[in-house]
Amino acid sequence: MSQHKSGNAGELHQSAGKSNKDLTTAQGVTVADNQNWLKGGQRGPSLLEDQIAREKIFHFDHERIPERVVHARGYGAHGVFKLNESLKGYTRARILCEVGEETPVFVRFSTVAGSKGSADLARDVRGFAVKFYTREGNWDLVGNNIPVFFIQDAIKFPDLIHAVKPAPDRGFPQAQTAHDNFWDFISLTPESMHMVMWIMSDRTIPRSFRFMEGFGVHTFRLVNEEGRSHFVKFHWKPRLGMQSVVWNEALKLNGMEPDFHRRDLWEAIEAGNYPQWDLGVQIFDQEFADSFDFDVLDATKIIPEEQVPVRTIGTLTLNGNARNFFAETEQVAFCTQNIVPGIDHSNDPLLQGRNFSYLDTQLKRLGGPNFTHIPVNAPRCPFHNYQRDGHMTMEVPEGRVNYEPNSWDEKDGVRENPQTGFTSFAESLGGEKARIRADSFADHYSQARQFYCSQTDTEQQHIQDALVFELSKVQRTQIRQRMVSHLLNIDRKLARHVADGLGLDKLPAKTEPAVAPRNDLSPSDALSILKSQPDTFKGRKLGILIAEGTDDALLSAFIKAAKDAGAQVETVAPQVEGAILSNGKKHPADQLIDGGPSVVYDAVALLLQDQAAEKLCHSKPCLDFLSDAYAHKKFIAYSAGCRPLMAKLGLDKHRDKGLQLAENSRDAERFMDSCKALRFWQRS
Ligand code: HDD
Repeated sequence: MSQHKSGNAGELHQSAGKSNKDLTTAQGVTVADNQNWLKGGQRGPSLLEDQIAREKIFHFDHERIPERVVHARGYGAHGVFKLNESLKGYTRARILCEVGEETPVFVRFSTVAGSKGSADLARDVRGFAVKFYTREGNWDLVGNNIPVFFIQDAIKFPDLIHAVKPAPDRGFPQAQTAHDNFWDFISLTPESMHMVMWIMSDRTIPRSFRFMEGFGVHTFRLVNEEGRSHFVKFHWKPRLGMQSVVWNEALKLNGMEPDFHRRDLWEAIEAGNYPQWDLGVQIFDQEFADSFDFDVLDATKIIPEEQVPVRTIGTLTLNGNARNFFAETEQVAFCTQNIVPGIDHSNDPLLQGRNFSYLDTQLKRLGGPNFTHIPVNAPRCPFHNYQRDGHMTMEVPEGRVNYEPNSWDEKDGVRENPQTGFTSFAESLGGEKARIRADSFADHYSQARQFYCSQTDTEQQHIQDALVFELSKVQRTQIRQRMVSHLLNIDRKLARHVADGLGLDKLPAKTEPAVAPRNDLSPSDALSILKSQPDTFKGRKLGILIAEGTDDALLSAFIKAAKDAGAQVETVAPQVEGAILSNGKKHPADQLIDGGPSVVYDAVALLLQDQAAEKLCHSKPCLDFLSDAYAHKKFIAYSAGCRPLMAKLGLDKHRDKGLQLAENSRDAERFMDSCKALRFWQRS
């Protein structure tokens, strides 16, 4: 039952004999019977007169609000941002200057295309939106887990989103890019090609929100006390390192555990394993911007970390789950226009359009201009203005003054403050009014190639496979061909693989680029997930399959080794009540095999005694547990008793270093050490 905060008046009533435990109406009247509508006679009609039932149904009827037009599915958490290195000299924003300052934050992660009830492992960009409640007002950094975007100008956003969302006539497919409309639009939009490489990479199937990077995407400005400006790009680097799942695993997770990402975040925070990210900045001046190969105002481009190193300045820690999903995660309203003195926008045409769209959409979603009164959206610093009235006014402004300038005294009147107030960077502007795209935005392929060439062989293979999968869902051949025509401008071998995978008779002619793509950009290791591996199993999850007769000492050794490695452990058994181990004691299981498939674990250990293994050779979920873990290139430990199971799947003939026999605690430790590599990619 929800407890509403009672004001003074409420407390007065309580003293008049009302208990805190009493169910009341929204008006505070105690309810005597919450099971039965008022009736006219024994089997008679329900009476409209029943104000208690009507109030309850009325409220229920209006519980839903429009879902976000994009990024509808998301999950939020509270946290804190702590500054470790000052940017004084570059900016006057206190949050970026005062070392040690702790700023409360609310973060919401999301997918883009799917609706609120879609599955977490859709191949999609992830939103990474942070609301900093700074002492100088709210700053919203509304980013993604990919540092570039599909389009360069905000005017194209509605078309992009219409194309990716379910087709308007049939209403499907949901939460997918694998359909004609999306690839039709993309193949007619060459500026998307860099983003296409990123979305076809494993970045769009992260293992969890905790294992992904975040980016502010745009170039922003930092402005110092003297009004001088530098450009800045913001990065979030996960302390636990990056990690993704493989595509087949994502497909299975969507069925087995559609809430995989939100559950992961919630469980980690509940367990006190607070996820952390370092905030990094790339700071550069106008001179660098002028000399850079591409336009820093073009959101389809990155600045490679090798060119401008990322400087780590602070740490974000998520240490509190949202207390109520609707009140906080659903109602949180991020607006890119929310910046504080010392931070400013740049002329990136995508950012400028966003600055209109976010504020506008909150009006529709939250119903009025007072959404800033909702606790999750309200600043945590003092705020005073003369914005008044409107739907759902929650503040009770006192006094007779509601305009500025005014000549009322300190107590009643507030006024502007040119010294500390927000001032825009005094950029000089000029030029003719026109609908234009600068020539400096014209190269759409060079960085796409740079991204592809920076990947390991495994990652390149995944990009090829993803393109073949996606384009195979497209029904019109011309669209497939048009995409391959673009790929020819990125990498000929990539285009060839995709054409072969699709079974195109011959390679189409390549798309004529507006400017010749460059093939001399140096590969950047920071662009590859696998080249930036964390070398730790910390924060990951080991699944241990047990059954009747499992060696209790070996089980304890694995649990200890996993915990020592900073990992979570779950036991899986043929029955959820658990299994009787070799010591005769029952060990409870966390999951039934059907409910704890290996896709939900990062590595697995099968600790079975011979007879149990023989029996489980006939269990489809058990065979899937092992064969999926093998196919998804996970590290697998197995006890000697598991041999019949290995033989049944033919794995006795396919031994590799990722498949390890475990007989004692040393083997358990050795296994956990191997797991630091996260996957055994060498497995063919
Ligand atoms: Fe957007 C939501 C990120 C371009 C219009 N966007 C939204 C969210 C994220 C992003 C993370 C979810 C916020 C939340 O959790 O509530 N969007 C981006 C990034 C972009 C981007 C990184 C490019 C760099 N967006 C973009 C453009 C437009 C929008 C160009 C419109 C012109 N975005 C919206 C929106 C949403 C939104 C319609 C839907 C719900 C909301 O704003 O609050 O206004």
